[in-house]
Amino acid sequence: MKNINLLLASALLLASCSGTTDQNLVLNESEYFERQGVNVLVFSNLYNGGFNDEKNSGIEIIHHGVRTVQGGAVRLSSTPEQWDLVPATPSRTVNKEDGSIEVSLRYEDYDFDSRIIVTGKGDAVEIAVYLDEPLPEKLAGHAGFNLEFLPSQYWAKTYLVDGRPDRFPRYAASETVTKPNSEKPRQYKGYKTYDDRGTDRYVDPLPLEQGREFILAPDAPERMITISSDDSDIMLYDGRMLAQNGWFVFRSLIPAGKTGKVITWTVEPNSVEGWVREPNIGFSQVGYLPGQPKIAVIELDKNYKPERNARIIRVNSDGTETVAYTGKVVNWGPYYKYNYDRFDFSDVTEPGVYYIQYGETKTNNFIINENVYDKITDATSDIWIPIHMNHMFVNEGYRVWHGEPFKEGYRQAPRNTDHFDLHSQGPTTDTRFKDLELIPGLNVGGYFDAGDFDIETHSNISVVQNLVRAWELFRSDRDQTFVSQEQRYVDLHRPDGTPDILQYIEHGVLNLVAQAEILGHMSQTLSNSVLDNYHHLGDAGSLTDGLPYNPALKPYEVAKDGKSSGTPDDMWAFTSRDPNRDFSAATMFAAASRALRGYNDELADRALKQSRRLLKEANELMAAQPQDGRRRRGGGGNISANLQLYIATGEQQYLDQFEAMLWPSLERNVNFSLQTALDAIPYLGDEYKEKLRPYVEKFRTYVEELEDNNPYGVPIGLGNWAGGGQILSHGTTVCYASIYFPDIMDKSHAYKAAEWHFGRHPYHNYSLVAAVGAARPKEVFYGNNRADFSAIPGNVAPGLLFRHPDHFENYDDWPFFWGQNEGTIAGNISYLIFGSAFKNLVTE
Ligand SMILES: [Ca+2]
Ligand SMILES: [Ca+2]
Ligand SMILES: [Ca+2]
Repeated sequence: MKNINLLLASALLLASCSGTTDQNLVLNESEYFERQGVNVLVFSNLYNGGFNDEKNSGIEIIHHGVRTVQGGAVRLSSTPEQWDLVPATPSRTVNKEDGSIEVSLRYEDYDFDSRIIVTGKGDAVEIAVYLDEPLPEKLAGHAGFNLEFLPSQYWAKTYLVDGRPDRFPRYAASETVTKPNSEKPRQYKGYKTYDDRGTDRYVDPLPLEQGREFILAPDAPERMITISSDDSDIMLYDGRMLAQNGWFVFRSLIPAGKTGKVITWTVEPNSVEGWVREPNIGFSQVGYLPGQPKIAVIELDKNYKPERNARIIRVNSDGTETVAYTGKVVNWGPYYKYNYDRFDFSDVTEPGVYYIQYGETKTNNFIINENVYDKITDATSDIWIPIHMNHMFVNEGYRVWHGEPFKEGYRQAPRNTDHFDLHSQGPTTDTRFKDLELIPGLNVGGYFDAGDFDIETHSNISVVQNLVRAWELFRSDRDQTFVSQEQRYVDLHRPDGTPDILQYIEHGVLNLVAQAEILGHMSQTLSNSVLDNYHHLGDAGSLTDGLPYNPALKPYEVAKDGKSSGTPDDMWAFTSRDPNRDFSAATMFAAASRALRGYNDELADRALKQSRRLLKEANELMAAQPQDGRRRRGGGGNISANLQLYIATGEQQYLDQFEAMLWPSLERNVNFSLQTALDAIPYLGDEYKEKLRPYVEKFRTYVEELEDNNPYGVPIGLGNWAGGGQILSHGTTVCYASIYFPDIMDKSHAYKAAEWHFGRHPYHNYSLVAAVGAARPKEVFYGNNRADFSAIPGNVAPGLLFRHPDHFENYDDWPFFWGQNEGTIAGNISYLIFGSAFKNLVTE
């Protein structure tokens, strides 16, 4: 991409001549409407159905750099929730000639089709809804055109409705009514997001206001937008009345019995004259070692004229400031919609406090010192991990994070069940339990998955495997956490004489071994049975009532002996057997038994016993499967499994299988299995290590080529879940390669993954890791305390989410986007591994 710098320079010249004076919203090459400070996207991002309404689709507005509006579509309720039906998009047509985009929408459940045509009209867009057939009768009073506005960017700002002033509420406190459930449009797969407490009625919010013209945020020009209609009343709703992640919704109902153009809106987003986005100076919020490379990456609006130089300012001990360094800025070139500069200040090596100045933009301060990386994993290991221990009471100082969850245990998920968190129970239970039968003994150990409270077995397996890896390679005997399985009690910041990592391994194994022993094999997940407690926010101990469900009782009734209830809130075990999962569990149990030996011998024995049994049975099951390629599904996982089994047993057959699979896999794609290959070095000796050398060289070429792929030099993912995890595993492989082959992989490459996470990335420059000594960590995450706009320290966000066609974002005032803000147990343990390897490499 670098070779197009010249092109960009001339494009910039053109832009400054022909200028930003063109105030019309024009349909651009990337197929969205654009003027400086305003992008109107029309279904550049579709509803994909994965998790239904992800607040990422439909008509969207990126307003002065922030995506503040989305969800422009025909919807079936006034304040759509995540599991309300979303429309399919059978077609999207861009008409260059008349500057319009037409999208057809379909609700299969109601055989309901509509079309939306968005047309650029001067500095506004016209949004028109067309029907070729009248609205289905059942949807009258429900279907409408909606457009959703981000609460955190609008609350406390003013609006005018037909000239009457009012203010967007900071918190949801308006009015609702209830209506019979029979009147509510169907939710996804018939699930219900709400617990109606036996009333058979649902809650319907009332509008805050209604009129023909809304002027939003006249007090904040960057957020000011006017919405008007000549043919329809426009209503304003507060989606937070039903769900904390709801948005402010403007909507007009589709009239019954009509066809043709049924709703017409004019939407005019204000463009601040001469607005140019402020440079985003990406650097490490954690700071720098004196001797490490220091390169800031500066993200620039395409209308920002790049600076020639940048400066490093030193904050002196007496509070004065001096220029420590002035250096040239090098233009990297364009990457998606922005232009990038790089500023190398590696020459600044003296320990101290500094900041960067680029043009008028100053960063917050950072530290250069030998100790900057010492604590990067402490919040994750001391705070985030223990808070995610399931089936325990977790205390910190004066604060209780959660009570003991799921005291009533888990029930067998009924056969043929689909699940809202993308799980399913197949046509058999594959256990000795009947549908909905209580399975005693599973409510022990294990980790909450993420911002939700289920045990994802596969993730928990990888957690234990990685914790064993960290224990064996880095021998951290850090002890800051009190863990008592007997008391089912965890106390943060209270050492108890046992290394925390051993207690964390033990906690994971306790649940996984219970699964193997009680179910006979590994479950898919232990998860919620009803949607209305799946989206639980708050104390995990109150997610269920702690009493086993008793169908003989009336709903919500508690038995006279206090030992059961009529509330069907118990969690379920999804138990369809997958020999691949059993295989991973077998290798993990082998590794865990090694780590636990001498600390908890009884559990080490149980783990080893299950390892041997599951391995034998998984092999038999896989051999019995038809040879249609399914046996190979384990793929890279099996290479690693064979290595783990060789380490655990010393048996030659596993080593032979490992090598037989490893070398062809490295030939096919060095990135895919190099980490596993490097993991084997301590066990396989020098000859093996030498044989790996050419592959590490090949990997280095890939690492170097990343410098040309994007200005950050890391593998950036463009999927629907931001790619931080991929960058962490890439960084871990770079660290290992550099530890074992320092002559091939220079350790300077290892800093890039760390810097990405600590602030050198697009959109903003906050650390994606919560509270690790960073000067400016992200403040909000999609954790289980997200309703409080808070974070659990040590969490690692997936990071920069790509929105088609050219926008990266990470909200730090709105936690409710899982794809950018949700740390997971498996992901955060990967961070622990990365951080340990990285510290080991760079601070020796
Ligand atoms: Ca989950
Ligand atoms: Ca401890
Ligand atoms: Ca219960």
